[in-house]
Amino acid sequence: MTYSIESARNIFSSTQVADAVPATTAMFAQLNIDDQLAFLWYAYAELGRTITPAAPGKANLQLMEGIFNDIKQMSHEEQTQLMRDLASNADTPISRSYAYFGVNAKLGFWWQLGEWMKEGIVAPMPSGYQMSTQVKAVLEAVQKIDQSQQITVLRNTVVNMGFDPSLADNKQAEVINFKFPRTSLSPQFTIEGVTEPTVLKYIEAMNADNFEAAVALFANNGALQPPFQKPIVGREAITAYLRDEGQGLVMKPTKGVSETIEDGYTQHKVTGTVETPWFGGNVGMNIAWRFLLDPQGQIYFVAIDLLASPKELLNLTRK
Ligand code: EQ3
Repeated sequence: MTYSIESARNIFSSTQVADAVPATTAMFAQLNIDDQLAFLWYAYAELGRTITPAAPGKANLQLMEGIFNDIKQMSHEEQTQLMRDLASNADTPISRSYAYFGVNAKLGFWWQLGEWMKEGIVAPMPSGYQMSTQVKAVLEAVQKIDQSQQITVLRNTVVNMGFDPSLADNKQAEVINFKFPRTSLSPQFTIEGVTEPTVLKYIEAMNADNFEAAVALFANNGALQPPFQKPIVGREAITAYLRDEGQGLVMKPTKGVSETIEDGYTQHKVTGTVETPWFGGNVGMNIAWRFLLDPQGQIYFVAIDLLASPKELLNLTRK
């Protein structure tokens, strides 16, 4: 049997992913714009406390200095409108610039606005704001899921804001990407049950932000499927994706299983935790990597899944 990306997506198909994340994100999308902004404020009030203070980084935020200066000059009404425009994907100059921020730059942008809202530099939540029943319902749904799923919902909402770049005619070439200096050496790890060099090299390269080395492990037409997304196909696209989203992640795989399947292909499932530089050791996300390697030992496909529960870390069933 020869594999297609589509069929590879089904390896280790009993893996239970955190379905609550897309479900809650969809609930959020149903809220009206002011309710969306209010929801984020309340959700962030809880979660923001666990943000690693060094995460946004002065050097990173300087990349957005121009926009920040403009925002500081605005009246509170204008600032509120700017936040509404971003959340409603309106076509404005700032919404267009935002669309070209990398994921971490988007998070850093809102982190700064949130800090300034607390200080009164940016328009705070209106005093006397009454939470609507809809906002309460989404907040309750979010409170029921674990922290790693909560931060993923929060991240998804921020990523989807701004003007849709695919609609823009004058695409800017440069995306603003954050870099997170690594404070400690790459964590040492052993994966109980997996000794496949390609898998070990992948984790090592990612833990050193060495995306070129990680991508060199892929077959030319190989694919990487991030949590809740479609596969990203080809080395060039995977490199661009990892430069944006893979920075500063700390991967701690612990267990796994390897199996030779047909025609010299091998499949490997590895489970463990991943920490984002935003929350450091405060939030360990329960992750599975499902690898399919071709007969040359190159990565033909890898899916990264956010697991439904810690119990899933032990699920190494082959089907
Ligand atoms: C100001 C405020 C509060 C109110 C206003 O009304 C609106 C907004 C938006 C506000 C601000 C909100 C803020 C500041 C939200 C911040 C949220 C943050 C920092 C969330 C960060 C989440 C990070 C996550 C979930 C990262 C996950 C990464 C994973 C799972 C990576 C996995 C990967 C692995 C393991 C690989 O092997 C390959 C690559 C890949 C990246 C897929």
